[in-house]
Amino acid sequence: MSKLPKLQSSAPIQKITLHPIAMPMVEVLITSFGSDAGLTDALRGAVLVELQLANGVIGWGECVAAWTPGYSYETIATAIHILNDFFIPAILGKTDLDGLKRYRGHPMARMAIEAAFWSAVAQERKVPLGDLLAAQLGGGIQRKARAEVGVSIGIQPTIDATLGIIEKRLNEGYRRIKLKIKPGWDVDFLRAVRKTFPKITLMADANSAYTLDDAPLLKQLDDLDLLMIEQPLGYLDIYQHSKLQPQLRTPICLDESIHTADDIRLALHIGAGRIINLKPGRVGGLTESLEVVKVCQETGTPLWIGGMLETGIGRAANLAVASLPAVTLPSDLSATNRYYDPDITHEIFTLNKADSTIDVLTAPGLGVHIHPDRLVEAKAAFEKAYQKAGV
Ligand code: OSB
Ligand code: MG
Repeated sequence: MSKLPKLQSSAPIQKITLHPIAMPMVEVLITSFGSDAGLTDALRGAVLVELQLANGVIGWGECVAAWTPGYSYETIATAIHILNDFFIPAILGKTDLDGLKRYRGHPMARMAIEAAFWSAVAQERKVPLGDLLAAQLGGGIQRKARAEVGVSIGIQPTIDATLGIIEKRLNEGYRRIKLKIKPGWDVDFLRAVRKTFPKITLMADANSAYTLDDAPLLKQLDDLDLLMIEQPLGYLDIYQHSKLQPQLRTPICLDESIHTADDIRLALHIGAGRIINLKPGRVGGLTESLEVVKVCQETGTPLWIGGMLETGIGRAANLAVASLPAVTLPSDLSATNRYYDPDITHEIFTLNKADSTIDVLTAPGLGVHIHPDRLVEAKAAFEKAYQKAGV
């Protein structure tokens, strides 16, 4: 497939404003690496990026880094530093993002800028972001009208509590259930779930909690007909996963380890996994996301979009990516009421119960709009939480 065209705005980037926010979550998601909840009273921190072009068009993006370097090395504080001191000065006055190329790393900060720029360009062109992504991919690819979605369930105090939540999510209409696992909360737990729900589409996410020595334990999951096991081994590892996958029938899905499209080429080449989780914030933006989409399309690798507990701003961008036809498995893009109530955007995402999908946005640009009063509140909450967290 051909090279992706460069995205350019018709007017230069005039102004970029950062809005650090903290949002109360409906429920905390506990993973094998914990959660930030103790630190911040179940407040999800994020940095929203407001990018204005000289023609007045505005785009928004969200940086999904968390308070602590748990899932990735980036934090809200490093993102604010990198954005203010390097990324923003590198692109002000420009009509493209080439200025970012001289800097390395900080993918979540990078994605926040890319999302804001791409949504501004989509707005200028009067097309929804999903259409712009499809157009950049080329080859006459059309976006889907709905994205298939599932729900992610954190580690609970008891198996019974988990069974209750699964039941509730199934009743809400989610048809793919993802369960977080960790050592001691794995085989017996998943067996109990499978026994209670013999037919549901089930998967497990270990967030890097195991080593290759755990292969015999992980093999026991093969009897449970899981759709996949997500990131069982090291958060930077591809090699060890290539030693594990041949021992399992269950497909391995790589999340944390994948930072570029070339990481996927390597992983597929050495047999480290069979499914890819794409988080635009983890791979450093929408351009790299399209490269990931291209590799998966070319190699027929099943792909889905991961979530980072985004507000409506980040969720809208993820949904646009999830609307590309190469995204063939249900994404971690649940309805708004599973994360925030209320969200920071006017628009809310609802689940289509009949087919476990969410409608892709069709308004020009990002397709969602900030609620100004809630932005003020969320910025005030950030200032309070930030002092308390001492980060
Ligand atoms: O591993 O997918 C993950 C949230 C924070 C950090 C890592 C992960 C997650 C999720 C969230 O699973 C899923 C969602 O946003 O619905
Ligand atoms: Mg994951």
